Amino acid sequence: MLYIIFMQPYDPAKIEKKWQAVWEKKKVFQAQDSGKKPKYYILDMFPYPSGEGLHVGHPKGYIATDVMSRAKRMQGFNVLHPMGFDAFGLPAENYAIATKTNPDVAVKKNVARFKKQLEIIGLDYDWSREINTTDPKYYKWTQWIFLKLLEKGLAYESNEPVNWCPKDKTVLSNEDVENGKCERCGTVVEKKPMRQWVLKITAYADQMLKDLDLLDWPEAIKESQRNWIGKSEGAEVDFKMKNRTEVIKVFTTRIDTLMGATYVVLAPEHELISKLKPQIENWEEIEKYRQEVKKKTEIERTNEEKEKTGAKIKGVKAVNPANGEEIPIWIADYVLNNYGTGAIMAVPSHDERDLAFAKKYNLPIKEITLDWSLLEKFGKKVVKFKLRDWVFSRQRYWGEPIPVLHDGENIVPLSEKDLPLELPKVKSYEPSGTGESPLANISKWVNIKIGKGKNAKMMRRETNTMPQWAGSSWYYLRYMDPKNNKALVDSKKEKYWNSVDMYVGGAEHATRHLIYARFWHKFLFDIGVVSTKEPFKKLQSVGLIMGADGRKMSKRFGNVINPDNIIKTFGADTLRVYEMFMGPFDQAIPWGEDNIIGVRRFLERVWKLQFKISKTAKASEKFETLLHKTIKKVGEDIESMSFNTAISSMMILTNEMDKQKEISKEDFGAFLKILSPFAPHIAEEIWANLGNPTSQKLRGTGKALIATESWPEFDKNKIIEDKTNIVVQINGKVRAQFEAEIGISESEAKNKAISMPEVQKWLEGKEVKKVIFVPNKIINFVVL
Ligand code: ANZ
Repeated sequence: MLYIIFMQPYDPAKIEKKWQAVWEKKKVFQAQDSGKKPKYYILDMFPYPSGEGLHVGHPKGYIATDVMSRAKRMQGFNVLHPMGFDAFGLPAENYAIATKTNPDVAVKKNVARFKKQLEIIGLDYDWSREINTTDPKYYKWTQWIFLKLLEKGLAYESNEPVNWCPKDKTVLSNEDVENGKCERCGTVVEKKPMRQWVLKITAYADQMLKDLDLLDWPEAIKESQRNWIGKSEGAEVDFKMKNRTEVIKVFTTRIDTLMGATYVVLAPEHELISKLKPQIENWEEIEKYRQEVKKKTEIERTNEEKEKTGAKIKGVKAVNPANGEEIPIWIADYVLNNYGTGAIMAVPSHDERDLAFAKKYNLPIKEITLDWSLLEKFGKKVVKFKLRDWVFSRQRYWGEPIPVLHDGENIVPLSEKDLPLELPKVKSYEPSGTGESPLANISKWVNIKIGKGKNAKMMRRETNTMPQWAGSSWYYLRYMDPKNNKALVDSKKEKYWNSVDMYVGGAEHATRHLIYARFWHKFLFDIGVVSTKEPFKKLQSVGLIMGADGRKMSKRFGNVINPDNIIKTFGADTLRVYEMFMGPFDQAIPWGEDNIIGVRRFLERVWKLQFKISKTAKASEKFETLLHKTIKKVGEDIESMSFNTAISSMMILTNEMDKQKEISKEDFGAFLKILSPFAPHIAEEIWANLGNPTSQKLRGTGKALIATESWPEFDKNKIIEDKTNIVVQINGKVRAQFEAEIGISESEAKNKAISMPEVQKWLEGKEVKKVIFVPNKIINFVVL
């Protein structure tokens, strides 16, 4: 009877929607904020909802965390696996401008589309905790963090030259610039002095560096953070000037070379230069050079291969403190103003750059004996960092308003009760390019009367907005307590959930999002909002899915594959298993349609196996061993994110089940459980078909969901190694060994041993008197 019902073909379109609805209705994936179970917080880097929707590359990481969170849930953990949208910033705003829609409207539409796309993949997100960085209820707390930073002196205004992208018409942080170009649009950035809000990330440089040791992160990502922070231990040395009171402070990591310093170089922007103007004999030449340098990017200036340029400052001289020699002062663009002290002592005999410069301008090259004791005598030990403070304001519309007022020269922070300071609706949100955000044009919003009666005063709102990276610097905390309007996160919930146990996302975030989030977390730790030093205990990077042509998947190359179409043709389970099966998870691998068909066939075979279930099934010992080994391997492989090998071991097991005449319900059930994190819909359907857990009545009611079942345990006794090492002895001395099947016979062992050259050597010309065989262990030849 039953069998007639079951003989339906595999139809993912039908079963996938059904189970997604059941999971949602039963709130299977909602996390509890307390309880006896151990917690497991697994997080994806949340997407910005672009207008193009998801392509098949995006969900690769989400499927991986889904597999892990489903397995962890079955293994008895209280799992938090949330999702949200990072919707402020340039990508969302540029899309809105291009399509002439208000960013707010565009974001809402794009979020709805993204969500739909994620839902049909069957991901186990706890949507009751969904967040959106553009929701005023959310960004109230982004603004609150800013106010706290301001209060603690870690947010300040600066007029230093900043990176300006002429195309996006906004300043950028150093982290937003790649090889001198805007990371977003590829335009060469310009350096401009502009008033900006800056966050003092450098205050945490040392701590961020040290605490990398606490983290279970890919070494490559840790290393790029180390390099980005760039700690350098060296010394500052004062070079006096002839006939002047000022000193030139240089930073060097090689004070032992001080005797060989034959000139001093100032960065062209060095503040001392204008002070020296009256004494400089060639001011015009110096000024001309300074103007030329302004046009160059930092990358051009520091390019080792490029010919060095510079100009001698005539009329002034410095004195080498170690030997009293008068040496010339130059300016050159290879010395940067914003590193060290903006001035160097040049040692052409020991530094390549100085040597190239000295050769070009005929400067003396002095051979010397190195002497570290000059440390002690002329230098002051200092530590410098390459990390610069975070330029935090943008001249764009679509970001969190910075919650401060300007009262003339003074800054007046908004009070907490005035948060959120909502982004006003505007007609024209295109960037003005003047260095002011479009908010500056809304005079009604900008000019605000503070106080009453006689004390009333007009103040101006800050019109710059926060960068795209603001909302993502703390979002993982909000998932712990998404609806709290009294605190950023309730401290009990925070203590329960922190830190994130597993964080999965793109390695390209190494020196941006991952550095900013660590900075904010450490700050929140210092002010008592969080109880841990680090936000993300373990990190795993996702390898890209490339186009079938091997290029990056992009609209530009016409090689984008839409997951919706794949799901329509093959089903979500096929997409999921395929993406996990493509190859090692952290490697970039091209999309391959043929392999998807192979995965679909695998699932079809799984589907058909349910018709072999029988009460009378009696599994062979060999099959039992394979089953239990597979259970063990899949569990371990999920833990180590070796999804592809987990799947191939399940394929091997499936082949073996194909060969069996009948399979027991228990054995097949165990297989379905380990398959279920990868292919949850088909597993859930067959599981229900089997009448689990006890009765047919429970079918389809959701009570017997495999998603809430416990992970099968493997039987240790059934997976005892079937291989052993046989030691070969000649007259009791170990001469060789080989691997063999357990139970190898004496004659087989003997034949194997005498075929080995290292054994033959000892037997040659000898007479074998006796062979002693200890089963599975030793074969000993007694020779004369
Ligand atoms: C003399 C010297 C001799 C140096 C030698 C190096 C080798 P890191 O490790 O990157 O910190 N330097 C200092 N400030 C600079 C600036 N603003 N722009 C360009 N170069 C600068 O490198 C520190 C070294 O880089 C310093 O040590 C200085 O050159 C140079 F055989 O001083 B050294």
